[in-house]
Amino acid sequence: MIEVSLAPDFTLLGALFVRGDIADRLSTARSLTPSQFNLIYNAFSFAIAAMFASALFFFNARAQVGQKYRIALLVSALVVSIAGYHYFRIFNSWEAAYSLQNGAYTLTGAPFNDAYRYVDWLLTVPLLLVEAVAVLALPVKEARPLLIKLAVASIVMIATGYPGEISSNLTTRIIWGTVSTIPFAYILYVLWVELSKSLVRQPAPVQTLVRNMRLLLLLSWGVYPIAYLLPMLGIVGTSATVGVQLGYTIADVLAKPIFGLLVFAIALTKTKFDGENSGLPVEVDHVTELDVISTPAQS
Ligand code: RET
Repeated sequence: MIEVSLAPDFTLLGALFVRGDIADRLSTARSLTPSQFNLIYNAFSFAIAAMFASALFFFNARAQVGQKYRIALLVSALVVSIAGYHYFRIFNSWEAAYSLQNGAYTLTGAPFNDAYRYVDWLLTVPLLLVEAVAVLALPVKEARPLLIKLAVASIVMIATGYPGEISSNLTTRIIWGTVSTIPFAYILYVLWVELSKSLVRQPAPVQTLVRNMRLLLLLSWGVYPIAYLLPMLGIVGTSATVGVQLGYTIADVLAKPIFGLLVFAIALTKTKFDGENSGLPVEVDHVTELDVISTPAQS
């Protein structure tokens, strides 16, 4: 019987960009040791838990911050939900790509689908940029052009990285990787400059948090091109597959849930300061026990 798959074939999309067979590329990782397979299996499983748990947290945490920062928390929740879904698909694809035979995990023939990761980035990276800009609560006329520039650059970065990622050919990987690094450097430069500029407008405790956010951005975003580079650094075969997947997963946990927590901390601190400066009570949804006791009875 002929099996017809209704799932979109993203690998075909990639083949439009590069010459060479997908099976060729995977031939570099024909069999994994059980510890290599399990390391990635557990990393993906951890990422699923981290993404979904933080989605719940960010969604509920909206009530604790002032009105103008809620959008940042909502976007954080969206980013990690999208990532949680994609990690679930990545995890299943990993399981389907290998099977245990005579003590080694060998390829089943079902290709491990890298496209889930790239589609995830295509959606989450622009949203992460919205999150970073939203928490600074810049005036709309400054925020909008900044976001458009960054979002366009992020799409170019990801779209040009993908053909290199799925290629079996090192030269192809280097060329597309270099092209993708141009918008990457531009995004980091613009974000660094904008975050630094915004420092003067922030109260002291927020300044420390924004400095940390700048550092976390550099640190987490920096891991992606390093992981991508591994196959060119003499790390070959199964170790390259394991290294790239582990690198991307660590970077994703840093760039989404951990970054989201920092955004939450900034929103919380700014909410407190906004309240203190305006002399008005901070606008939050939750009512503490103390508030209830001290509120005079309404007739
Ligand atoms: C690629 C290709 C090689 C060159 C560079 C890359 C950068 C990728 C980055 C991805 C960031 C993803 C984030 C996801 C979070 O949701 C595409 C690997 C520079 C920076 C932040």
